[in-house]
Amino acid sequence: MTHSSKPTLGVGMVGYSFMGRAHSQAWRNARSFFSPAALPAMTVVAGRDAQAAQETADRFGWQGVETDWRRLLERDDVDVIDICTPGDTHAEIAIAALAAGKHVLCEKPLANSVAEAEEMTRAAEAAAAQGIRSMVGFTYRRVPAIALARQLVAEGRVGRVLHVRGAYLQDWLVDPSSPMTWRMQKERAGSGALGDIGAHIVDLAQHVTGQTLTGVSALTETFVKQRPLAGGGAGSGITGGTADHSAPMGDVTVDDAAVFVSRLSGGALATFEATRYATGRKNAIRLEINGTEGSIAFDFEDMNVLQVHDASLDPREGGFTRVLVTEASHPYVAGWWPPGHVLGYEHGFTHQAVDLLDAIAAGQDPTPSFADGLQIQRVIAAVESSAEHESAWTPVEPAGT
Ligand code: SOE
Repeated sequence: MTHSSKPTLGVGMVGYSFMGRAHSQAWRNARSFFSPAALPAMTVVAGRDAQAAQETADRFGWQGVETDWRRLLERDDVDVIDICTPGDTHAEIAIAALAAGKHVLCEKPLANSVAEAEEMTRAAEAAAAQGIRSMVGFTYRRVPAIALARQLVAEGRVGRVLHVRGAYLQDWLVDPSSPMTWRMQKERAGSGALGDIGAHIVDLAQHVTGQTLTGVSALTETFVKQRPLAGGGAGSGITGGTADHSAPMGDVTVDDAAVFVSRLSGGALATFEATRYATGRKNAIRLEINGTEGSIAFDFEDMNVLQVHDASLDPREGGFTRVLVTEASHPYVAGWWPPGHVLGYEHGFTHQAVDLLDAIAAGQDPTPSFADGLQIQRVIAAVESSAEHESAWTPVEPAGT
């Protein structure tokens, strides 16, 4: 099919900070490197700061700018709303966009509470009946090595899954004088490390194993309980600002770190650790799965590699094989470079955009769905509740609204 015979979908992106930039390059690259069944048009970027929005438009090639996201819903040239804003705005924008007949891509975590996520899921299910699609942005699923891991587990290559070990380790908050940002405020971010990065490893564990968490026992901690209220700025909320030490201090109202154990629906035992205080670890995402027939291990700091162990091999050839996931036969890789020409953080966002465009064109519901986002929101809530009750075992409410 030539490009010209394909439908074009106008994208209206809300937010232009870290995620806005990641999504901008994805929309730009989706049609250049892949052949999605519908082509994205970078129609308009919306943000309250007109100058910042215009700068994003100029840099990435958005055709226009709006300073109120509601305007996007009135425009006939916008078919997809891409939500790249902090969690406290997700529900309002997504529900309004779906009601206006726009497809929605919403950054993770889906919402700031289970109640909001339930409302969003109901709106998504009603819209799906009218052919309107929605997806939540758990982007790391679309790292080729992770997609390969899921294939191998589904093919039975590790046998019955016994253990899952997930960790997401960052260190950007370790300086106690780092200023307050929206990421440390419950009313804006919903939770701290738990929802921001813990949600990713829960999604990866469930996605790769095809099993869900049935319950949790958790500990959370806020290591630095107050921070200077000035200097953090807006934007990505990942502190880089300089604290104004004469500024008043404000309470940090989210967790800095969360650890929890769980049992998966297939019987496996799982452990998870999410922290912004693992000094020296910048964006280390680790997932290891041990099964009766073998194991797989992934480390985002070496993201083009999947470590695979086949327990049936002669022990003389045992250990883990380092599979370089850059072959055209590996998931998503064929769109990019020849073997060995590795991919990076941003490529997963392009894969996400392509999969969404294909699903919309095919009239199918993309994954992860809002219902999947809701289920992870319930895991987050169970972790918080368990931590509040001396790590009591807390069942995760089953899927469904
Ligand atoms: C900040 O912790 C953050 O940007 C997350 O919000 C993203 O989801 C993750 O991809 C990188 O870290």
